[in-house]
Amino acid sequence: MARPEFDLTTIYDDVVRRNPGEVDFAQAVREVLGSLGPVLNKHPEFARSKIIQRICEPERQVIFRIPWQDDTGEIHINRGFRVEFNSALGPYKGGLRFHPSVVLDTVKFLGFEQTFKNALTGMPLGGGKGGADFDPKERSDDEVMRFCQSMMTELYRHLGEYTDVPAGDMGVGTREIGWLFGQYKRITNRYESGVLTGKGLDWGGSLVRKEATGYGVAIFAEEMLRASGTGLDGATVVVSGAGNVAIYAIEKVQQMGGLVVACSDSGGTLHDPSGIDLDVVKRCKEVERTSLAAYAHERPTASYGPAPLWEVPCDVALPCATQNELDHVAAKQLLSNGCRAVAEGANMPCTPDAVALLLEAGVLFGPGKAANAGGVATSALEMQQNASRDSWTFAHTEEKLDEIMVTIHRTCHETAEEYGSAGNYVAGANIAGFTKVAHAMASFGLI
Ligand code: NDP
Ligand code: 2IT
Repeated sequence: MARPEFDLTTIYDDVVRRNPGEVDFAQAVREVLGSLGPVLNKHPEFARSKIIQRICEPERQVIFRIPWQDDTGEIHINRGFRVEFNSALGPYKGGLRFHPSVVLDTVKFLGFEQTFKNALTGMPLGGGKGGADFDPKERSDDEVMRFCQSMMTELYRHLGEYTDVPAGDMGVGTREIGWLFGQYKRITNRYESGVLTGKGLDWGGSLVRKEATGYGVAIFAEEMLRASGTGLDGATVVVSGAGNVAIYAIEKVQQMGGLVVACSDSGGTLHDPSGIDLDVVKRCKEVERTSLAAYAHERPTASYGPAPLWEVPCDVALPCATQNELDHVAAKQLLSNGCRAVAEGANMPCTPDAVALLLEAGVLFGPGKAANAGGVATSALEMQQNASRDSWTFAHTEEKLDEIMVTIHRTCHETAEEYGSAGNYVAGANIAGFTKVAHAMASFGLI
């Protein structure tokens, strides 16, 4: 019989027992552990030293009160989180999410994923994630600013360019990073550019960071397709979401010759068979912060409504909205429409049974921790520029992003092959990310 510390099922059961009710975290852990059998065969020392159990336990979890006042003077209390998951490879690094659904479970699953994603980038980054159960929708600029200031008044003590470096995620973009940075600067009396990424271009931000996650997703999809002899040129593509990741995934797909016929937001699906007009989407979402319904009002070729996005026929699907948005019903629909590739722009957007169906059917499947790593990789490039007090051109930064994504794809591809799962990018990403973190942890003794 296998010794318990070698038995991945026992390790998983223990994680579930010790983190009751945390279903997203359990799902993320299960997916990684599912790939690690061959790693333990090759590296029994990882089992003996309980590296997996240690990696599944965050180094530190901070939960705090965020009181703030709305424009009418009413007081609100939100809950803030920062989970500092793993610092074996560098300072904790990962975004902040503002969404009413955020609970500790959300932040833990995201921080766990982030640890391996960041390892895959090849940059010196640990893993962390944070956020708050704050809903920025329908809030005025002043209200969001006061919320950001109140959040940073507590969060600042845990941050630092060598300690923990947040960025954006859902509901947090350059505007919010500005208010967070302003408050950090005021409290600490330090112009510490490297403490946050996703900054504005006039105050320490990097060109290409805004575009990086979405561009990276398209580059990863293109690399998967190329490895099997095709490409995005001429492909019909469906992208979920209409936020930061989705918008720039659409932009890059269009640059590469793909036709994006549908995207979505939390209110419904936008279908435009003549091809999504990205300028209109950007105006709706980046400037007016309104529903995609406005797009359909001004474009007669388009429709907007409750029809499921994944029913729109496509060659390539890019889920770029949120976790568990693409389930087995959607996966079956994609398969029956002849979809050839899926790359995850969001974190964990495909449910485990959807992933199993897609892999079984031979669809090229790029897991989020590889396919959406371009954002955090470019955050690391922003940190490099801040550290050297330099700022690079768009072309230079984009070239670096391109190189990083191509390398991540190659690493996942080769690692999957080496460990007997050729063509399975899930196995490749999990094994390559995990072994890098595990080797570093092993070098540090019992940490
Ligand atoms: P944004 O807040 O900019 O955009 C999210 C988009 O998804 C919005 O258009 C939102 O709709 C839509 N959305 C939210 N929930 C649903 C839903 N249930 N069904 C359909 N659409 C929905 O977030 P980001 O683009 O930054 O993040 C998207 C995903 O990508 C997240 O999983 C995030 O963790 C991940 N990610 C983000 C990175 C980054 O650099 N920003 C990096 C790597 C991953 P509405 O417009 O109506 O609010
Ligand atoms: O999920 C992610 O990788 C992000 N939200 C970006 C993190 C970052 O630090 O740039």
